[in-house]
Amino acid sequence: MTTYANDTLVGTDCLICGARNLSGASLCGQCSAPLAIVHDIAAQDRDPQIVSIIGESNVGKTVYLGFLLDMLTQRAGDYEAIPKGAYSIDLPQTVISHMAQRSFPPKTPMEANEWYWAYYQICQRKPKPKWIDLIMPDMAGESLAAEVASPNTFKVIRNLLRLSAGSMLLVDAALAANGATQGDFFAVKMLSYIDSMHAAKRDERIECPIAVVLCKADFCPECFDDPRRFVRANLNRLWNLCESRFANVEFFSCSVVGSLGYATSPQEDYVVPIPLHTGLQGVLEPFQWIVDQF
Ligand SMILES: Nc1nc2c(ncn2[C@@H]2O[C@H](COP(=O)(O)OP(=O)(O)O)[C@@H](O)[C@H]2O)c(=O)[nH]1
Ligand SMILES: [Mg+2]
Ligand SMILES: [Zn+2]
Repeated sequence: MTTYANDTLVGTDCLICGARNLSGASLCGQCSAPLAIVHDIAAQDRDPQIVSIIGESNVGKTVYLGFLLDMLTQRAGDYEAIPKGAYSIDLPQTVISHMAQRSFPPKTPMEANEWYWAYYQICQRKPKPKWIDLIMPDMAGESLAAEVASPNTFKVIRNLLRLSAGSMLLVDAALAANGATQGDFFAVKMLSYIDSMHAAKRDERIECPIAVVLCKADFCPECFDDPRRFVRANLNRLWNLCESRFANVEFFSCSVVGSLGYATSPQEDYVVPIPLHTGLQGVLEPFQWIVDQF
């Protein structure tokens, strides 16, 4: 068990990178993780676990995590969730309020000091009550790509992935269904990065649970029927790597919109999708599976 030093006279040790920060600082000077988390942890009797939401830019990480956190606080699926600190509510609030106004939330900035972080105490009531504390940061896809392309350049990402107890790997199902290979390649890069970081022996597979989530499944409803088959057929590189290197992988499909419209304005020459109404499908299932693995 790790202990997190939190001495207001000497300063605060960052949970993610371990750097010592001056007391009173709100973000870690080294990696920009919020130091409020450290103070909030000190008040708890359990060490938190990190669940990382990973995937290319624009796959739907921010929207997914925002809805997931909101569902948990609304006690979906018999969970009880207590957000620790106001910063934990900013992400669901941003996502829900944008969607209520029929727009998607803005793109996550590359700079780690602008990311949303969520720290929740979650109780799974069935089969018997089990409490876990989770930290879930909303990382930017470009930053993940930058770290994967040249490891050790984005320290906060490296540390987060190294410390993660489980990951949700989001992949754009709509693009994959249309035959695009980019999502497949990105997912493979992401997992091979995790593989090399664990540095397990070649004949041992990595135990860390990975939920592969097919996002935007509203565009290709067939992936709800059989996400495994969809991945095998449309994301075959990813499928193969999962089989050879990861012992604990499961596949899911998810969508957050019931129907979409498209709009443009006379001054602009691009079209934006307008979520006409929210329709959540498959948001809780990958989370449930990850939590069951702990
Ligand atoms: N059709 C559809 N589009 C979605 C869904 N989730 C996200 N999107 C689209 O994907 C875009 C990027 O989502 P975002 O969560 O910001 O992606 P991120 O870059 O991975 O954080 C949104 O602006 C929407 O246009 C979904 O469930 N269905
Ligand atoms: Mg985002
Ligand atoms: Zn730090």
